[in-house]
Amino acid sequence: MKIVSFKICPFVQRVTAILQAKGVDYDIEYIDLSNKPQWFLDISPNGQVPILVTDDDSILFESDAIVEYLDEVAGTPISSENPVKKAQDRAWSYLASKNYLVQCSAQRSPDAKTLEERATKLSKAFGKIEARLGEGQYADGDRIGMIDIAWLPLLHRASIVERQSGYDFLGDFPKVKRWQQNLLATGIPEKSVSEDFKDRFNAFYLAESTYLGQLAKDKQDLACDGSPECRPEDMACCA
Ligand SMILES: N[C@@H](CCC(=O)N[C@@H](CS)C(=O)NCC(=O)O)C(=O)O
Repeated sequence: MKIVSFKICPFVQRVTAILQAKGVDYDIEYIDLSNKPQWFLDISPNGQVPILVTDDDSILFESDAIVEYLDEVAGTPISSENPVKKAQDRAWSYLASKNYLVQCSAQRSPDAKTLEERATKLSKAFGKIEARLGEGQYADGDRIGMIDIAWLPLLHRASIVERQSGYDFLGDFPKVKRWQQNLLATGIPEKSVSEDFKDRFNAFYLAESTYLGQLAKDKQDLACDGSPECRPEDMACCA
């Protein structure tokens, strides 16, 4: 099977995350969304990624539909067999995907006030899932399920933002924070993106034109002062 992707798209990451969680092989083809190739426009009804091309050349679009299909056909299903639980999990997953673009727009905020406003919107979703989480490692105990896969792009991106800029979208949500750390520890977030993901992400969201980019620069300058926070990997900026 082949996934048609754009490198920093969270909807694609949800799809690659389920494939990584299940240990299923796939091909991936990246396209430039600002210059969509004709073959892509011919197969993508909305002109959007992700697209999944199955082994028998069927075309699937919309990440919700793709992850549900993949859960059925690839490896062992991780969805609940109970129809009520399955519908509830779908609703909690929808709360995540509905906020992917909210997070993208928060990350692109040009100043502190805009970031504050946009992050407040995102915090409403994190607050709801905080109240839903129990004591297990993941959303439903100690096995990864569909809710984990849906929230993974938000949590992975929040961790990159925090590490680079010091700004934490999850600061007020201790259970979500612990969940984020548990998901990161599986290695799935890292494996579900391309090798140059962080560079691409930084170039778009932590650029000089964004407030988070300015925070990241200040943090890096501080690290280069020889302060106790200075780590070897930060020293590149001192050259
Ligand atoms: N509802 C879609 C949303 C996908 C989406 O927004 N993809 C973005 C990239 S992250 C895209 O392809 N944008 C190009 C466009 O809308 O023209 C899904 O869940 O798959």
